[in-house]
Amino acid sequence: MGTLADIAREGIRAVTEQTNIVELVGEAYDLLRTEVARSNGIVEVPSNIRLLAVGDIHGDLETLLKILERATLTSINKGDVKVVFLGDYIDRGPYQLESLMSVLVLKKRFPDSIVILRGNHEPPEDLIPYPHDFPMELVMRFGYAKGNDLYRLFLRLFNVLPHVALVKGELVLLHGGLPTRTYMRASTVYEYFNGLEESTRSEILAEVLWNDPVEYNVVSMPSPRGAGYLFGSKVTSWFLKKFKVKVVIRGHEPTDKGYKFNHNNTVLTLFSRLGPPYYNSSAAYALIDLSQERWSRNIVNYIRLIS
Ligand SMILES: [Mn+2]
Repeated sequence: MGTLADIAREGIRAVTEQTNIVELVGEAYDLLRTEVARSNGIVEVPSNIRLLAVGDIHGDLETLLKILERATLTSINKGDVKVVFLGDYIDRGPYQLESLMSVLVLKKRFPDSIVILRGNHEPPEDLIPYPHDFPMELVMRFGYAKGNDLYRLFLRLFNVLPHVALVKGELVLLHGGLPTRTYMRASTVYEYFNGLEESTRSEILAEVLWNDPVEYNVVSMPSPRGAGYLFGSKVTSWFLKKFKVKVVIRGHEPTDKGYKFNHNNTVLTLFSRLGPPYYNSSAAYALIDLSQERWSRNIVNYIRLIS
C-alpha cells in the first residue's frame, strides 16, 4: 500500500508556491485551533495502539521520511498507529520548510492519528530561540514582503499547537520537560501543564518547551539555556505517581545515540535528526506497542535507530 512518507511528499511539492503554503497553513490553523480549544493544549491519545514518537527534526527531511516509511497507511487508517511529533521541525537544517509542511499535510490528512506538539523553535512571540533562522529562510525563498507575511502566518499557527500529549495511565509526551512551578501544587494534569491561574500560563508553557532533566534529587535548578529550568528527579517521581503515568517522552536535547534515559529510565529523550551542528552518530524514534502490559519496563526494545 503506501506509507506516511508518500503523503509527506505531497506537502513538499506545495513548498514551491507561496499561495499553496498560505492555503495549507490556513487549513492547519483552523483544524488545530478547534483541537486546542477542545483539549486546552493537552491532547489525549488512546492506549491499546502502537505509538510512533518522533523527536526533534530541525530540517532533516531525509531522516523524517525514513521514519514515516515505518507507518503504513493501512495501519493509520485502521487506527492501529498514532503518531506524536515532539516539536522543533524548523531551524538549523537545510529542509526546514519542507519538514514543517510535511507534518502539516499529515495532520490535515489524518487529523485523529497525528499529533503535532509545539517545540521551543515554534515559539511564542515573546520567547524566540536563538539561532532562529526560519524567518530568514522564508525571506530568502519568497522575498522580503511575502517572506515576512508567511512568517506572521506561521507564528499564528504555532500559537495553536498543543504542548502536551497524554495517554492516560501510560505516558506523557512533550517537547522540553516537566514544569517545576506547579510541582506539588496542581491537582489535575490540566492545572499542572497550564497553571493554576491564567496569569502564569505563559511561564508554565515556557517550562514545558524549554526544560531539561537533571540527575539530582532536586526540584529545580537554573538552566544554561537562558529559558526554562532543569527539573530534578523529585519532580518526575511526584508527577508519575500523582497522575498515574509510567514514562515521560520528550525531545529538545541532542544526544549522540539519538536517545537517552534520565530519572531511572522514566524520562526518555528522543532526537530524531542527523547532521550539523551536532553530528550525532544516530537518530532515534520509538514505535511502542502500548497494548503490551510491560511496555514501559522494556521500553528500550521499542527504540529504533537511523544512522
Ligand atoms: Mn528544542
